Amino acid sequence: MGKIPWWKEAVFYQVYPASFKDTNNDGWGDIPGLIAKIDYLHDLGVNCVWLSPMFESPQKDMGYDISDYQAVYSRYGTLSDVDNLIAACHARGMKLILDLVVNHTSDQHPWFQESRSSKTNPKRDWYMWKPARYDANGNRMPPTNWRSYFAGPTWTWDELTQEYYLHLYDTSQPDLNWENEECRKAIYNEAMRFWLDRGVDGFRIDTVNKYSKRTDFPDAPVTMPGETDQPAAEMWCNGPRIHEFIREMNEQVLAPYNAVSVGELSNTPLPSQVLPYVSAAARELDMVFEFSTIRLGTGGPFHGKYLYREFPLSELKAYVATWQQWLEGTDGWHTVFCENHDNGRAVSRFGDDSTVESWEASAKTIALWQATLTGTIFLYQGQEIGMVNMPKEWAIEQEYKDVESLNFYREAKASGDAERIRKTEEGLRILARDHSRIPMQWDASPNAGFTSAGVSPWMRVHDGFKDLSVEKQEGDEESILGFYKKMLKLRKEYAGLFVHGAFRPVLQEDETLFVYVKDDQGSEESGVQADKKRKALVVMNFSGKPAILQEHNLNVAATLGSKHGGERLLVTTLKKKDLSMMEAGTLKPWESRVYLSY
Ligand code: ISL
Ligand code: CA
Repeated sequence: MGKIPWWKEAVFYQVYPASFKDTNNDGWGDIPGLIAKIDYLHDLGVNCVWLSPMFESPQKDMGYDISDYQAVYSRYGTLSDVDNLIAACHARGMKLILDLVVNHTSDQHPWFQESRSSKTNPKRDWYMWKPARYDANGNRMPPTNWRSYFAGPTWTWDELTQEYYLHLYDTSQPDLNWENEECRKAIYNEAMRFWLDRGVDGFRIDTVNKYSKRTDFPDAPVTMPGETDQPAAEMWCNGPRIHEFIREMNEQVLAPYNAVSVGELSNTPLPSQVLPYVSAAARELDMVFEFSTIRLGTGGPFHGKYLYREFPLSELKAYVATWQQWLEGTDGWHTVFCENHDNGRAVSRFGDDSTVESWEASAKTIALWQATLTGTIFLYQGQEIGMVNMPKEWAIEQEYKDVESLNFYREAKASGDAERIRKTEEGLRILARDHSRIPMQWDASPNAGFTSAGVSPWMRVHDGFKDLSVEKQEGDEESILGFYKKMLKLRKEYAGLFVHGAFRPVLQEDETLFVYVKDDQGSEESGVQADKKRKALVVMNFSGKPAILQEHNLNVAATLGSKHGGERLLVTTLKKKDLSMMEAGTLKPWESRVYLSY
């Protein structure tokens, strides 16, 4: 058995640079700010930083619209700041990965500027251009009826050359044409090798399953009658040549540099579709983000994305069980995460942020939940202090900045349908991407220590920052931050159980308790042999009411099936002052525990 790769037991942490830490008082976070906080991350137990796009960009989609792959957006810093960041990470034994956004570029990228300049330009074919269609009355129509992710059609008319170009996202994000080999080579060189040569350790790969589109460009079936643009993800997700493209990227770039890769895999709900991306034998990606859990509560893709739908706990548990068990007997690997820059905060969605007590307890339960799941764990900035969604009273048009939120809101308003407007507002207040993008709350000073007093941050600071900040929690073992540190340590210490363990769900239909058993699978990395007798029982109360285990038919000893007949409490979310009142058979609201068998 060879040593397993470093990234399986590593803790990854996503930094959204605009909102992490501003050092030059322009209201935007920057790379020097991240460097200043590297020791904080190291102390938390982070092994690898994933930095969201910091490349040159007109910022129509917060840097996911890149106009120069080899330059740093000036508000974020310079190339030498990135070099310093790489050095700062490596000096502490940490790694750094960047975001690779190569499904599309910005329309300001020189490649697109050339491509759009004439039909005979050598880079014309680097993007996807198509002639118009005309209806019976001679009106010009896009080549297909596809709806884009950010509302409106996937096609924009370009006057100069009288053709449409394809964009799955904003009109300012034209899709690259991966069918063109020269274009692929340019991506590998300019967007990838350039950074790997500077020392970055790999990439989080944006929209990794969308590079191969159906090139016969059929209309999508009409599933939303009355709408001009129709959901059409099957036209571009997991397309005919996708695995060929990713294998090529791996063979030509990732593998030679021994670079770690984690692909973003939306619209791919079946394990059988996911396996080819992450099976070690397939030599494509090391891991992917699969979306079932993080999309819970969203009404559906496209037009319905921001229509909030309440979901029972059993639905969450079913997804977790599926994605914890699907790799058994395969050579694939998986990720564990519940937050990123595209979703509302976990404690506001899966926990309960309505009172101080429920906020604190449910944030810790989320920490315990994540830290005991199998796969590589990813945290998002602020998750470790239990950051919450923006206040419900904030005006959407003033405080929300995301192109997707604002387009959906505008679209709802244009419909004139009062119920749809109301539902969209309600949905955005829970699900909008903006919630995770407000400034990191460092301390109680004005602007939460994100930037100096008197500066206007690019997004408003949460009103509650004085009670919810790193400073307030640092040094307090019983805080959410303290608990994350503790859980991340336990996760490493018991890697055979938590990182690698076999997952067995218990009481799947119960709507209050979230329970599972982990069987020790050992850890080659730590050189620990699997202790077949050792098991962990994770019991979490996902409710604001006390839960009497017996009433839920849960017997800890019997469920663990301890070989030597015993179990011990490894960890609980309770504070010391409550421990004496701890009842073995009752969980307090949002309390959770892990028992180990012996
Ligand atoms: O529903 C979706 C978007 O609303 C997703 O399926 C989407 O395709 C996916 O989340 C892609 O996200 C990534 O690429 C986008 C960017 O805006 C996101 O921030 C990024 O994470 C376009 O580059
Ligand atoms: Ca700045």
